[in-house]
Amino acid sequence: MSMRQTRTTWLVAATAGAALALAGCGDNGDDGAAAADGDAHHLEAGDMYFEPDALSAPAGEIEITLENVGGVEHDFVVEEAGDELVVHSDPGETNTGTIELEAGTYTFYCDVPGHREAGMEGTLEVS
Ligand SMILES: [Cu+2]
Repeated sequence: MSMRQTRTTWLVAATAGAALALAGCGDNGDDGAAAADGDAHHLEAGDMYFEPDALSAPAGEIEITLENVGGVEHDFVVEEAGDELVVHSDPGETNTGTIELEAGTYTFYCDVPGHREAGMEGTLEVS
């Protein structure tokens, strides 16, 4: 019975510690907070291209922002990740998505019919 009580006390103390740690982070300001979480990339999608069409990122969570400057919808899909759709943008939209990747060489493309064939593909090097 006393063991259970000890464990509960410990959990409460740990939770309070975590809250303090988070508060401490906030006091340091926002600079670098986004970068620490992973790598962020901004791509322009036009009719029919990606700019840039070659990306590199450290392994982990990779953030892709897709700015659609074209006249039709475009997607950012990673072939080796089971054709996972990372982000979709309609014309004039800028949307952001994330994908978790291990080290390797990946191919990304737009899966709107005909777009990949028209040139909407590129490579993503994850190290
Ligand atoms: Cu497209």
